[in-house]
Amino acid sequence: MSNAVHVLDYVAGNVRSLANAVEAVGGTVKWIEKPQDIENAERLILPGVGHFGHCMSQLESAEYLPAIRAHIDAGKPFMAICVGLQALFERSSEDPTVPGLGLIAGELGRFDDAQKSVPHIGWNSANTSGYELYGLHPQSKYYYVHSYRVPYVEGQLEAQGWTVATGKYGDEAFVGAVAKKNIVATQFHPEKSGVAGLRVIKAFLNGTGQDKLGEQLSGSAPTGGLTRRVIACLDVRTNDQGDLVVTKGDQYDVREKSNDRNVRNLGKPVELAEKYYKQGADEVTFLNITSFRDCPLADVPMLEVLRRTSRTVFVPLTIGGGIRDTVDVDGTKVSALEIATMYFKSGADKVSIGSDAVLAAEEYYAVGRKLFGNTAIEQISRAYGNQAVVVSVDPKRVYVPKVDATRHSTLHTAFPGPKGEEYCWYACTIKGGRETRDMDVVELARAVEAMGAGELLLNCIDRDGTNAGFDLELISQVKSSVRIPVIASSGAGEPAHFHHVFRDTPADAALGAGIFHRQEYTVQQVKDYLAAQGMEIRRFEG
Ligand code: 1PR
Repeated sequence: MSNAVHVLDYVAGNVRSLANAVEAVGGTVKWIEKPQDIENAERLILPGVGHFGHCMSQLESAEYLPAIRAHIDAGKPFMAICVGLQALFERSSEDPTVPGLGLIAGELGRFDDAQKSVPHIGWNSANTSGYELYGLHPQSKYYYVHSYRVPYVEGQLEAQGWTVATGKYGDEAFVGAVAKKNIVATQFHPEKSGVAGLRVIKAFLNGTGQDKLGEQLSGSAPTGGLTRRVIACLDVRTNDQGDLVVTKGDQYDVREKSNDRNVRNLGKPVELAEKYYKQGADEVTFLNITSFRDCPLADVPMLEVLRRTSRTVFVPLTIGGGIRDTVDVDGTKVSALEIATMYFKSGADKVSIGSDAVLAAEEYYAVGRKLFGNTAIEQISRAYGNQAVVVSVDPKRVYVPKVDATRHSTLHTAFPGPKGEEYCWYACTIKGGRETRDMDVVELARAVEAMGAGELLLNCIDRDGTNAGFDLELISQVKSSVRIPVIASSGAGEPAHFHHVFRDTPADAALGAGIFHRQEYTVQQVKDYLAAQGMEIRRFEG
């Protein structure tokens, strides 16, 4: 058998990372462009992102379904990922009228969001209850991102001959992976699950997963559910010498305090991303903070940064900055969706939208909370799924003397203002904090959730670069107004700050920048601290 792996490229999404992961374990990727190509495939991977119905109808209309069935029936190795796994079941409540392949009896429903954030985003277990399944390890964590799941009912799939790995989210047990004979399917993304995920792809490539399938494992007991996510953030811009550097501001001012006022240079983007990955960062976020003015979009340096990073960093990559409808240097109009597409094709898993989200939210309220499907958030989430769209918020605290002194959502603060004001609200800003708008964070959060954003990256200009800890009041206020996950950002100065934000607020993830760039602490030290406080974290597997 050759080392070729055929990958079906039929829906929008980040298939580059999958190709990079296959290559990292010694495989060669061949793309399936038409159903006949499947006949020549020795091993086939069916990825999938976005909506169940969209994936199924794409497969159906391009006439892939009979060829996929024939490949499986011939006993040839077959792997399905995320919505690819979902496609093997009978149906999903996401699109109840669209049938799945029906190779596995069972159906998908949405996670219950009464007590927890949905989508389920982050690192969770794939516990095989002591059985071999393509190199899955009971103590490893795998990267999941999905809103629909197959509920796990003990014995049901096993009775059909499947070996099953499960995850637990809140009080819901769900199917994390299944395998039988030549088929393996994972709800998590092995290509985004670090070394633990690469092991699964390697077992598929080498055929060793199939050999031992269902044998009893010896070894350590499984660990619990979703971990606390620690994210490393890299603000990137060109400095006055024209070099692309990672920088970091104090309350968004990225220039040195010395007379020359140079842009603070803290290192090179690709090198730092790799360093944080190896320290155990659960995700890496790049924010292009100057949007590289006067550069043709197809050549923006961040595309190359993403291409290079995604070859060696196997955790989710987010890119933000400049994602809006724009005009290229030659006068061509380019939509936000087209810009996002360039980023996804270069290895990004999520895009983060800042200024444009505030303007879109203003429009949403101006027209009486109606949606027309034309905002960047709606267009990108429709094409790539909600999980691919993060909204980055840059709020500033505004003090008021009384709870009802403004129409905005206020909170009673433990840190009164300069005139002893006991209440405050948070005003949204655009253009990197340069312009403040008459919109509060709660309004923004609700509007972008309605538009289809999958996650909020909640910065805080007052805390940015201060090392004073996260603004817990802000985070609790926003978190209580939406169901989507919230990433706490700005102010991390020591590992205890990460502990406080997870202990005292329901934040889903916490992000640090300066603390890591200035080498005050490593990501691993932050995680060791969280673990010592009894919090579940993921460790880097070398
Ligand atoms: O408006 O869609 O073009 O996006 C621009 C993006 O660039 C936004 O996400 C905005 O937050 C970001 N941005 C713009 N200007 C700056 C700046 O610093 N001058 N960076 C900037 C924002 C904020 C954080 C930072 C945390 C943690 N960086 O992401 O990493 O505050 O820092 P800390 O841990 O050191 O305290 P658009």
